[in-house]
Amino acid sequence: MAEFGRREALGLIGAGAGLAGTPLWAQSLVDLRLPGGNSTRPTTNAFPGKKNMILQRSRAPLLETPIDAFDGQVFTPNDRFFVRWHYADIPLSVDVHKFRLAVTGATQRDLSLSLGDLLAMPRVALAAVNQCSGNSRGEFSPRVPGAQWANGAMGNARWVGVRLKDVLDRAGVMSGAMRVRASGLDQPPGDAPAFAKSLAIDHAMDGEVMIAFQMNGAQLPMLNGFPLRLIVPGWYSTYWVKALDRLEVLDKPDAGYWMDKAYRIPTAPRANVAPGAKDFPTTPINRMVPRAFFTNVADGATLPRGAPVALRGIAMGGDHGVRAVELSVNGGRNWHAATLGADEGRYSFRLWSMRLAALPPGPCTLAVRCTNSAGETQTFSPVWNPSGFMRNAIEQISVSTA
Ligand SMILES: Nc1nc2c(c(=O)[nH]1)N[C@H]1C(S)=C(S)[C@@H](COP(=O)(O)O)O[C@H]1N2
Ligand SMILES: [Mo]
Repeated sequence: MAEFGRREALGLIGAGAGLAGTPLWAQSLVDLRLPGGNSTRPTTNAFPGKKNMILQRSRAPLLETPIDAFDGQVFTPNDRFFVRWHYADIPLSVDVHKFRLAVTGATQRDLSLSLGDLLAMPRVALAAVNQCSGNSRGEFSPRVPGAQWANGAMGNARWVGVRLKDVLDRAGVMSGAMRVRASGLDQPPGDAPAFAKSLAIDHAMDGEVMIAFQMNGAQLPMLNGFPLRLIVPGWYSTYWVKALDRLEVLDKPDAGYWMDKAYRIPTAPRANVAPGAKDFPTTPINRMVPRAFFTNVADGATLPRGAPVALRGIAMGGDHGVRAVELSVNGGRNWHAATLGADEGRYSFRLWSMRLAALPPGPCTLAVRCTNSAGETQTFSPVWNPSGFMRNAIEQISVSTA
């Protein structure tokens, strides 16, 4: 099993000690400039395989990627990739020889697949953005409960693995199958429901949903789901179950907490309801929507007066490719097309860049928006829902010249 080194498994046992204790040696402080205030966070190097991450919470870990880590590279390095777990009891080491992926439920035969079994199957590769449903929740106004993420609860990687379809075909899905539910090695406290997410059977069998064992050419970092995770391209990462060890084919709807109660959005357009609204119809969160970000200039920056300015960033189309990225320096009255970087596929980040001859004198607000290949775009109007999901308002940064 050459792809899973003994060294990593051992190294991670050592790493466990660091995780459990999580000494909070702050390297420095960052101000996320969240509208609700209280937005200073330490950065941390205390988590194995991660460096210079924004510490949102230590147990269960919530580590945010600083926005400048996205600058100039379409793939987010594994050691800067954000981390999010719901429950504190997360896997700290995995015996790669004993590990099995169980496939049970409405199947012709139950499976118990070793990593060797999976590595012997045909492989697929795909670039895809992993974005938390609550990415940018800290920008919600009025503020909502939950992790106050700025924009760094997302990352883009090249994933290699096997098709979920191929694994399900091997088990033989029964004709009445409705959903495929996935869960991992992390354990809930007490009687809390295990973290489990499900996809409609046609989605699970679409040939794109993947069981990944490689991320950017390396095995998955422990904190990102070693040894296996689900990749659901174009969908929010709540479905991207980490440390995946169980697939269950359901012949009835999924009544589990994590589908039926949690991670639900208003059915209204853009998941947007009036602040404070409570009684509205909901549906499980699903596909992602277009977004664009500045990565080389931060809100509040001072730029040279009367001189050319190079602006750069990243964009994502959601579940479609990026068709265009445009910039405005006058609050959206005029838009200018940015130059797009290499196309790594519809589910990937895309780099954008633009050179301005000079900024207008005085304070200035820069805005950037993405339009995807389905024609879906971003607007200035904010999104609000009580869970803080699916922000995709146009990002704006205020700069001045001097
Ligand atoms: N097993 C397991 N998988 C999980 C979760 C979890 O708590 N347990 N959280 C999900 C959520 S909500 C997010 S945002 C992503 C985070 O992926 P990352 O930590 O690799 O960035 O993992 C998803 N997969
Ligand atoms: Mo998430």
